Amino acid sequence: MEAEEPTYVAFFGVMGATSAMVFSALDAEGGTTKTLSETQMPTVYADAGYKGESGILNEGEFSLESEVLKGISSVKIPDGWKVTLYTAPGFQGEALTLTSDTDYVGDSFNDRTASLKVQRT
Ligand SMILES: [Ca+2]
Repeated sequence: MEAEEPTYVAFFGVMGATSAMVFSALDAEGGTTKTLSETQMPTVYADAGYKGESGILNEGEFSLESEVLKGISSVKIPDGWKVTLYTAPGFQGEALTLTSDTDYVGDSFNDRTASLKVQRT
């Protein structure tokens, strides 16, 4: 694990690895190939307006207690997905549930995300 490295590269690298693992599990469990393109999955961005470093999120819970995770400023969410941001680790603190593209998460959540959940609706 390289999660302790306090950089954007490490943070989004961890999420990429998680996505790959989940994809493999889905294929093995379902017995069929389920391939989702990147545009069909939620994506978080470091800057408002879907700019800056980005990371694609698969279904799951992300509780990385890193300063870097707090940098999220915008989120793209395809139909059928829901992303909930929390201001404290472990899905604590204030919560913000997003179900559609959000070019700015708002002053109260900008750069404050400490954990998040990704769910299918
Ligand atoms: Ca930011």
